[in-house]
Parts: sequence; C-alpha cells; structure tokens
Amino acid sequence: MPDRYRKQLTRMMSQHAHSEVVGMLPEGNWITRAPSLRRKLSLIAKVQDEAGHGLYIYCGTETLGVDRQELVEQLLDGRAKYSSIFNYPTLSWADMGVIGWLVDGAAIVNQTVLAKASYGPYARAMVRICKEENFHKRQGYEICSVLAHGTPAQKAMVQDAINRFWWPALMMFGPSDTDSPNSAELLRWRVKRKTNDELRQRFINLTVPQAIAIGLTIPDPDLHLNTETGDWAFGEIDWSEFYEVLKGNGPCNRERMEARRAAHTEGEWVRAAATAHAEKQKARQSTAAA
Ligand code: FAQ
Repeated sequence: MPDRYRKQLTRMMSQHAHSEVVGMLPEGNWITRAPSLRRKLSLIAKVQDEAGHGLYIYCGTETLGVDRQELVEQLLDGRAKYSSIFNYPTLSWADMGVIGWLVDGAAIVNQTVLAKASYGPYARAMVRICKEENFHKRQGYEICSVLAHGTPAQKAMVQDAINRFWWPALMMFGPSDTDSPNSAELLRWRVKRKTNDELRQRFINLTVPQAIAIGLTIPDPDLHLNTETGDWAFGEIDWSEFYEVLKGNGPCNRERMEARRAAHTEGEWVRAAATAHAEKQKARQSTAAA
C-alpha cells in the first residue's frame, strides 16, 4: 500500500471517527429534556448509534496499522480535526429534528458515495452506517414535520433551528473544490468518488423540496431553481466562519473538547476493566487449549 494512500486514509477515517464521537455531545445534551418517552427512546438510540459508528471507523482505521489510542490522543490534544458542524450549540428541541434531518442527511449524501471507496474496511463500515443514518434522518424529519404543523410557536422554533443550522450543514462537505487541497489525490485513488461541491449540490437538491413539503423556508435569499440544469442555485457560503470554526473559534469548540477530555478521564477505569477482562479471557483460552 503506498504510504500516502495510508496516510490520507488514516487522516480522513480518524477525523470521521472523531466526528461521530464528538457528534454525540450536541444531541446527548437533550436526552433528559426530550418531550415524550417515545422521543427520548429514539434520541438515546440515535446517540448510541453514533458511538457505534465511531467504533466501526476506529476499527477500520486500525487495519491501516495505527493505534486507536494514538488517534484519540491526537483528538484530545487538538491535533486532529472533527466535523465543524458539532461546534454549534443545540438551543431548542427543534434542533434535534434539524440535526437528524440536515446533519444526518448531509452525512448520508457524503457516506453513500464513501460506501464505494477503494478501501474495503472503510467502504464496508459505510454500508451499515448509512442504513442507520437513514433511520436518524427520518426521525429528524418527522420531528421537524410535527413541529412545522404544530402551534405558531412550534413552527417558529423549527424555522429558527433551520436558520441556524442550514449554512453550517452546507459547510460539512468541506471547502469549495478550488480550495480543497486533499481532493485531487483522494479522487485519483477513488477514496472520494465525488467532489465536495458535487456532494453539496446533491444535498441541496434533495433537501430544498423536503423543506417546501413541510412549509419551511431555507434561509438563503439567493436560492432558486435553475431550470436549465435542474439544480437549486444557492448563495455565497461564509468561508471565513468555516475556517474560524476549524481554528477552534466556533461557538462550542472549547466546550466540546472539555467534555471529551472529561469523558476520557472518567472512563479510564472502564478501559482498565475491559483490558483486564480481555487478558483473563485470553489466559483462560490458552489454558484450555494446552
Ligand atoms: N469540518 O481538502 P479538504 C457525522 C478539513 S458526519 C472540519 O476538502 P478532504 C455523522 C479537512 O479535514 C461528519 N474540517 O479535505 C453524525 C482538511 O484538513 P486537513 C463527518 C473539515 O478530506 C451525524 C481541510 O479542511 N463525516 O459525523 C471539514 O478531502 C449526526 C481541507 O479540506 C466525515 O468525516 C469540516 N466540515 O474532504 C454524527 C466524512 N471539511 O486534514 C453525529 C468523511 C474539510 O488537511 C450526529 N470525510 N475539513 O488538516 C470526508 O468525506 C472528507 O474528509 C471531507 C473533507 C469531505 C469532510
């Protein structure tokens, strides 16, 4: 395996795994405040799924010969990135709907293509993850639909959530193709099969009709259907905001990293117990085999 291929995959997969794990925080924040038992159950299941996604991808990354501990250290000491979207706060219950609909929706568009990536362990993880993300997206869209057809206050709450999450969701696809240093190499190796801009456009084309169907507005005055291409043309993305978030200056970067570091420290005894258990099992198996 060429060294650059290994390095690029390790970078991308580890960032992806970190995103899944940090991505549990904004929604985890609402589990105790879910408005009904049904909503609470599905939110718990969703957050738990994200932990599982992180694990599949960390396991995939280990097949490239890197130690998971090392990757986690890179996240905790700030060397590794995770998706910009998780540095935004979740201010209302409607944010749970909008995250499922837009954030998981964007993840599906990106990951459906990654399920055809040239590296098997990553591609295979994506197949299962996409199935679960589909459930996440549907539960999110259903929350949005119920609120959009609810009282004027509920409709205003979900519209406010879209207004805050729309542009950050578009930024999830990464910088514009002209400013994406890694794309050419990843496309050549068929890790990426579509460019950042192609996937962003696909997401917009899929999502705008869904917003219209439930009577919600996309906060972009320049949005219009280009009848020649069939694409929804959209306004300028504020890339300065994106790069500020990447530098650690988003609304919640510090809070997210503090929460991750605290969870890592508090989870030390669980890792120690799991390691001791695994060693005991291994010793038992080798005694039985002898
Ligand atoms: N945030 O040259 P490119 C989820 C960085 S889904 C932060 O275009 P590339 C599910 C990029 O790393 C979210 N950083 O990079 C969920 C690079 O920096 P580096 C995670 C970003 O790799 C839902 C630099 O900018 N999904 O978590 C972002 O060719 C709900 C230049 O960019 C994945 O990670 C960003 N948005 O394309 C969980 C999918 N965009 O490393 C919980 C796999 C770019 O050179 C709740 N990853 N950067 O220092 C990919 O598809 C790609 O890596 C891209 C970026 C498309 C994200």
